[in-house]
Amino acid sequence: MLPDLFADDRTKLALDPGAWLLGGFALGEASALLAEIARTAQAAPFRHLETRSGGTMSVAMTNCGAAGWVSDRRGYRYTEDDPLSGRRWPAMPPCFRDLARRAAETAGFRNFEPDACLINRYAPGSRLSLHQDRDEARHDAPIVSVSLGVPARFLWGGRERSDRPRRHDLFHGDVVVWGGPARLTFHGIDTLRAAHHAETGDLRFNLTFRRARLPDLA
Ligand SMILES: O=C(O)CCC(=O)C(=O)O
Ligand SMILES: [Mn+2]
Repeated sequence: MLPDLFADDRTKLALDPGAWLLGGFALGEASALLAEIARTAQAAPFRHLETRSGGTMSVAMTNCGAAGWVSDRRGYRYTEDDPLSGRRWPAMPPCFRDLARRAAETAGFRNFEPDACLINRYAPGSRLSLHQDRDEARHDAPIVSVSLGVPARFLWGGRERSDRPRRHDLFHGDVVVWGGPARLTFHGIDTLRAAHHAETGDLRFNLTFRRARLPDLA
């Protein structure tokens, strides 16, 4: 029997119904994305958010877009203003929105209109434990998640926290899109291992695009 030549094709790998790993999808624009991350962080610096239980997240975060995701002793939510400065979050760069829309479309989700981009920065030892993205007003839009810099191990679970996660390595320029039946899948990032990337040193960045608020009823 012939081997299945496409079994491990990372250019469009189905993780589950409604969930795709688009290997290298953002590679050609990765440098431009990193430059926009640096610009965003000048206006809204990376910070380690507090959790509801009083801990500190190991991943440093900032946001751009009309809404930004924050966590503190009151819990998780989206805000229009950066709590550090009291000013609006920096605008979402057009190249961010454009990439998110193309990736969503490639995964079968048309007309994705992200209004929030959470920017995560992982140093060696940082991790993001299994969670669902569920602080958005509705869950009918997909999540688009872009990996930049050193590789990470993505944990892709199920609908229950207790579902045993599968592991997928994510590299510079990879994009994961999940929506529809996969929208509330538990996921996370394993403890980041020390590594070097020519453009980010020992860091990994992640852009997570979401539709956080209700679409305008115009
Ligand atoms: O860093 C990643 O690849 C995942 C980030 C994530 O799941 C989140 O920010 O909600
Ligand atoms: Mn998430």
